Amino acid sequence: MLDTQARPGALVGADTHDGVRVLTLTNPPVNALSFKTSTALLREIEAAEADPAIGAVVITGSNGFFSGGADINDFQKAPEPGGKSVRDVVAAIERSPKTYIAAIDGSALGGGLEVALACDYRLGTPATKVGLPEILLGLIPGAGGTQRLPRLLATKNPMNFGGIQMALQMMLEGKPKDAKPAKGMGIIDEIVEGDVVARAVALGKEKAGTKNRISALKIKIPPPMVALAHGMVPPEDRGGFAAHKLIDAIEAAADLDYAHGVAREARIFRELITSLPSQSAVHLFFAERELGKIPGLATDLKPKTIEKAAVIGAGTMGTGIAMVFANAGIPVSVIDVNPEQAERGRKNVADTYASQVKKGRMNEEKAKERVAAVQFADAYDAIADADIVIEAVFESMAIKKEVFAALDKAVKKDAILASNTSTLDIDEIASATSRPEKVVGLHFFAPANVMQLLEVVRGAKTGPETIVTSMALAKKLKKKGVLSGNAFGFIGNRMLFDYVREALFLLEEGATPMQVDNAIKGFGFPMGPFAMSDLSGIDVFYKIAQEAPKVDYRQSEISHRLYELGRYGQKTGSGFFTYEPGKREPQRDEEVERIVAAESARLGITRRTDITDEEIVNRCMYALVNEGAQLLGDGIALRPGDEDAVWIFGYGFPWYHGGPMWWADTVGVKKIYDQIVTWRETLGKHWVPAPRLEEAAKNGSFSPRPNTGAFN
Ligand code: T1G
Repeated sequence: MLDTQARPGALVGADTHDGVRVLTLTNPPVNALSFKTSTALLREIEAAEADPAIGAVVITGSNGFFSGGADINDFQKAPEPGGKSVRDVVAAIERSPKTYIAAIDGSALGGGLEVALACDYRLGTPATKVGLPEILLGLIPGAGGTQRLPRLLATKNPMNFGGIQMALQMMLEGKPKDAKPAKGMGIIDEIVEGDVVARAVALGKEKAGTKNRISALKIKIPPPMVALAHGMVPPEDRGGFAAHKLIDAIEAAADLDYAHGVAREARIFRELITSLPSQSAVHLFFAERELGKIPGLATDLKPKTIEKAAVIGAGTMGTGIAMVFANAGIPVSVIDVNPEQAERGRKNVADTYASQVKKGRMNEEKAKERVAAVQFADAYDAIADADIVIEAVFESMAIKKEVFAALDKAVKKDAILASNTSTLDIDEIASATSRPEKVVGLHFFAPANVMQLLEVVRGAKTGPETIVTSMALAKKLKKKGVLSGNAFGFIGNRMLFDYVREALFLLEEGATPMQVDNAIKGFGFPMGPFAMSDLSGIDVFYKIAQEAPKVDYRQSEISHRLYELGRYGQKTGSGFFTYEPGKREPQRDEEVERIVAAESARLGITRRTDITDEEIVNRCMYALVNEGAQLLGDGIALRPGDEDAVWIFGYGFPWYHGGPMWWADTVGVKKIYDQIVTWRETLGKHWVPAPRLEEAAKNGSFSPRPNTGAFN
């Protein structure tokens, strides 16, 4: 192995081997190209340029990582005097007469891949991953990636403009490519099994003095392909802002020479980095990475290993959860005393994987493996050695306590007992066992094998090891684990109740279900509160409402009227909307509008005709934000960013608004607070401004606001 160690504390190591300078990025954990690292790298490049004995330069990364790209923290810092960026590094390599080789071990993402694309040759290893994920930050590649990747791929894959397609897809999806496909596409020239740096040095000696600039390549992009691409991404005001701009930048790779192309790219990049969607995406990037950081828990507390799992209940949620474990490679047993239900569960698992194969998302062999990983049984002794058991039975406290008491006797003492309850009291469930420290809520969202969110609910006696193990398990299951305190409805549903409360009051006052849902969809949600109620089941909401803590203000009874009429939603063909058999598209139902009008009359409410979409959105979203503030004040949610993650990964809140709490900051917390104080007078005592909202109104925001001045 060629020695490329950097001096302690140095961000870039520099060694020379036979006239080849090896520059090693050393900025753990992901060798991000911060201003400091870019400045240090540029200094080393300039030194190599000035050294006549150096014929070639190898750039590589330490710790099995090439680079995670520009340092996203820099997006939030004020400019440094004379600070250099990855764009300056790329420009220096571009104008250099010397040969540059990227030795890519591990990931080269964003600015990291752009540095590699500026090089003349790129060598990888079996662990190489290359990608331009800037779109996931509401950005475009800003250091030449939009100009070089299309040129390279179009030249390497000319058939039917296949290369252009690849470039569009790679940058519009933001997903990385593994070594083999990257080699196949021509992004990397070689996969080195041994020491990639040594191979790069040898290639450097061989190629010294030669250039292989991608920027010099000329390509064509047929206009219909550009139009098609624009047609395939969401509208600019629905999360597609960066995507359309990206297509414009890629188009420049064909229309303009490299210098003018990167100028257009830089202009677009500047526009995007100060845009709200990008600031929201950067907020979410860091909010997601904060989720696992639980204040007060010893950082050296190790999670228990989960090698075997069990799920109680073979219903839709139970089998969905079982498939989540199977997908993570953890064998799981599903227990259901009802043989018909167990059979339905078995069929659901087999059908789900069969459709994955049909859709080409999984091969037969993998599907067989997954189905085999989900075993069914009808007695608890089959799961005595499980490391974790998740109860997913009917939402009744009495039944859950019965199940937990039985599990407590049947399953090994150090196993974790978790409940998938979506609202009920974890402490009361735990009181049915002799191991409350091992009892936790693991609230999956339907469909469990699709939705990313997992609320980890900490009870009063839930032990730190149980929390650490549950949060680590969430990551292993590829879920966004969010810690919640034990309050009715936890974080997500608790906030949902206030949102739906306001939506129902709007119906009483004169709005229609379709009007409310369209306004909320106009804001960016995939569906409105009433189509969502029909999907989850009006009967489910009705039963939850029976268990909910009593409040000191009137609640709407419109859902009760529908429940009394057996209108449970999609499952009965009608709820707030009506549904054609086998169809999920909500249809307006005048019968419901009559029921609602009758409720208004019963309550003596004169129905308004001037309710606007803006009022609907503000009342529903301000209710969400206010309850979010309440939960922060009560310590049920740890951070506003956690609540944003809950709503984005569990309830379809539009990412480009950053989540309810971040959105509140962009609207202005003071404005929201003042409005709620007014509504308390005009709309009713159910509007109680949360103390934490009042506090944030004084401080200006829930979260510290970014300054995106630096990276322009
Ligand atoms: N900048 C700053 N910090 C970063 C970072 C980055 N680019 N990437 C990761 N981190 C931190 C992260 O916050 C966490 O910190 C730790 O590293 C481990 O990350 C001009 C402008 C690389 C695949 O979008 O996708 O280049 O929480 O927990 O699961 O075109 O991180 O431990 O304190 O995610 O192994 C483009 C973003 C930037 C890649 C590793 N690059 N990163 O995943 O660990 S924009 C990206 C990731 C750009 C140019 C533009 C992932 C990862 P902490 P982690 P992981």
